[in-house]
Amino acid sequence: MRITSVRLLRYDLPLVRPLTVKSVNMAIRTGLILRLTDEKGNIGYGEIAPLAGFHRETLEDVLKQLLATEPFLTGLLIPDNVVKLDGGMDELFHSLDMLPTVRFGVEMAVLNLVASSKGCPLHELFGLPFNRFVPVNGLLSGNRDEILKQAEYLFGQGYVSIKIKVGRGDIASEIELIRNIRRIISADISIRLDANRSWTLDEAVFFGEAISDTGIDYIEEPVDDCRMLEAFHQRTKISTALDETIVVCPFDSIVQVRGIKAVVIKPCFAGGVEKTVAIMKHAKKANIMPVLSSPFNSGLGLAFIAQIAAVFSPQDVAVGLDTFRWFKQDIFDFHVSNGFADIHEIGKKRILCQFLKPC
Ligand code: OSB
Ligand code: MG
Repeated sequence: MRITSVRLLRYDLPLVRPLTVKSVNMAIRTGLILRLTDEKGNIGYGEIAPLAGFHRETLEDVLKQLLATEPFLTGLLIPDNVVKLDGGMDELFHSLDMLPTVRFGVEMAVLNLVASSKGCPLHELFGLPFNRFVPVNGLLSGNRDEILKQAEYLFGQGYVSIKIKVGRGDIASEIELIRNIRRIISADISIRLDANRSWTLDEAVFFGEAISDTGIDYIEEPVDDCRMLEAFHQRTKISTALDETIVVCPFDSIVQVRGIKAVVIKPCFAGGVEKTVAIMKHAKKANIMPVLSSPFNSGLGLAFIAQIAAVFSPQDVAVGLDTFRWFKQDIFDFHVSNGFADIHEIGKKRILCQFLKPC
């Protein structure tokens, strides 16, 4: 199969409520869509959507790189082995030295194009078993009352796991909030917290000790210095998870740190699908739970990651794809029913082109 044409599109999707990432505020989520066509007219879409405040690259950076990559992609023969995700993608693309979001979008478009040329949904492309229902980690946000209301709602819906951002305000109020949430939802629902590296070791320990009896699954990035993760675990016995530090810490050193229960992997941050699958395999071998997630991708990106999760993620691990709730409008109708993404449903849906503009 050969790529015969390459097009770049853009979306500007209004959000239900403003999103703040590291003090960057946005009311609209903007991203690029790469549309690849093969000689038979099959189409594969990929998403390139750096998030301001989170990714190092900007929209201008990725647009520039994509325009420079177009001539390389046009006419490119896609070897069959790319679907193995064990080095074929790297062989094809390593010379281009793409930014993480670009590499993810290109790999996503290529995989979707190969699936479309074989006439199968993406999750059947790998010739591996898949889970039809992928558990999703419900994401709570807003003020105290909104969070408590959402906790009750998501619990009622059947979510098996929920996540709350902490380290954003007054520690005492956050402690009270977490203790209240545990009172609302039953003990078998996993509660995950994410401090996004906002605490010193002492602050993290103070928080951790105060909530240690609430049965927290893990805290993502509790401390501002990842060398303190082990000390945090030793003093609180609470498990930790790595997210933004996985790209700076080599995996071999992560494995040595006691208390790390999970690694959160955002494919557009880790540097592509193949890289993501490699990290997941590494993690499983080291008995660390791989948790797929996305930094506010559109429904198209979320659906794609859900399909990847259906094949490569452990069946009982909830993935961080609940962000679709922020979108007032979306280019793909991704949603969660009873706490799960239904892969069969995703396979039947198509992209909604009315929200895409030429770029
Ligand atoms: O730190 O996990 C994060 C979204 C954008 C930027 C950073 C993060 C996130 C999320 C995504 O939390 C949702 C999730 O992982 O459940
Ligand atoms: Mg995180």
